[in-house]
Amino acid sequence: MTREEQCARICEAIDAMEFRGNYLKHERYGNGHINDTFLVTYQNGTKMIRYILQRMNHEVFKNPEILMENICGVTEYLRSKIADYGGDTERETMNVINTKVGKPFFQDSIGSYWRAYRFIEDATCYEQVKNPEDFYQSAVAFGRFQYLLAGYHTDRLHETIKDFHNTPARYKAFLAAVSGDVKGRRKEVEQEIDFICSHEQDMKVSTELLKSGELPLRVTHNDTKLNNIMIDNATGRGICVIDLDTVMPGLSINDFGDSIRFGANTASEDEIDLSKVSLDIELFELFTKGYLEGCQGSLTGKEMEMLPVGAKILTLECGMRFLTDYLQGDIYFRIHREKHNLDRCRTQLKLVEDMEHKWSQMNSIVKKYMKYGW
Ligand code: ADP
Ligand code: GN1
Ligand code: MG
Repeated sequence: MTREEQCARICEAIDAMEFRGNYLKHERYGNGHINDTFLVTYQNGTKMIRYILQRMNHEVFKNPEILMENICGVTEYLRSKIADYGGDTERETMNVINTKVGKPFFQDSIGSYWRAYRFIEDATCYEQVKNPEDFYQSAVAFGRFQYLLAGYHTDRLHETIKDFHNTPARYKAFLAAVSGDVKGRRKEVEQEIDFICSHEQDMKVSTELLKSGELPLRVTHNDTKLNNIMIDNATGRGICVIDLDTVMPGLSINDFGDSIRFGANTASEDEIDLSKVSLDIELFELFTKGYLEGCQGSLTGKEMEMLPVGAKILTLECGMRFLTDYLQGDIYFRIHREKHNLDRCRTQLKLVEDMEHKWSQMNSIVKKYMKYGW
């Protein structure tokens, strides 16, 4: 698609939405790996109103209609819970803006799907932990998200990506990518392949615990990166959980684990210098404390005990997904440089290794907070 054609599609989508006032401008926005996000500014009298407009990734989310059903259902439920405790329903959950014909998404003339949200003002989305307090606040917010949705039945949710955190299924897909080797990249990543294969036994731990009923199926977010939380600029509180595309039935330990792999890394997810990558054990502790506080007693003893396992498996799974994508020619995660997915994979594997060194510390920390009786 040419730039002009792209602009035409964006304008088509902007026109379709129930935005208020006069259009001023739009620009690309954020650092997500999946959707195309734009910030759209309108003027209504003397007031500026901003919106988030997103082209949903149709390759990744095969059925955007059911995805929006999930998001509308969950946000409506959250709004009623937030109203019950006297919170701000405009800022503490995502608010979908409908199209002019009252639908929660728009399909443009070439078939792409678009949706819009109210922009959450006076809040920041961080790519890396600068202030430990922000990470703690993100933990409380993700825990609270889990807690608030505890009464939302998992069977009301569609599976937007099949087997999203089914680690054994991810391992199978990885092995297929290794043997397919469609881009001839296998020879340069033998070491990473060996590392992943040597962890085959770890892959099935959480799915087995789910199967045996030792871990319950819950409504989970499934993509709990720090940059999927808005931190309020004035109060410093984790005000809103965003990026609800993968809210599905899942495991609480995966939500915990995904936050740890992203936010408790001493380096960024795509750091090239691996000597900078490690698990920050203090951040791990802070997150554990915040997450358990946010969950307000809704986790079982087994779930709490398994939190370190969630951290390790999610990190391993993510590393494996990045390598799968690298082997397949970078068709899933958006990349910004050559070997970007390989760099991302390496940080995750290095982090797994470091977690293994810090395993007893991680478990002692969790035990310490379990004793507080949440
Ligand atoms: P992706 O699935 O590609 O990660 P996200 O839904 O996370 O897309 O959006 C990308 C970025 O856009 C976020 O990291 C955040 O910075 C910003 N963003 C998304 N929704 C909102 C919102 N309602 N208000 C403010 N910023 C938002
Ligand atoms: C993607 O959409 P974003 O950037 O928040 C991915 C997550 C990965 C993450 C790795 C739908 O998250 O599963 O953990 O990248 N989301 C999807 O950074 O695949
Ligand atoms: Mg995101």
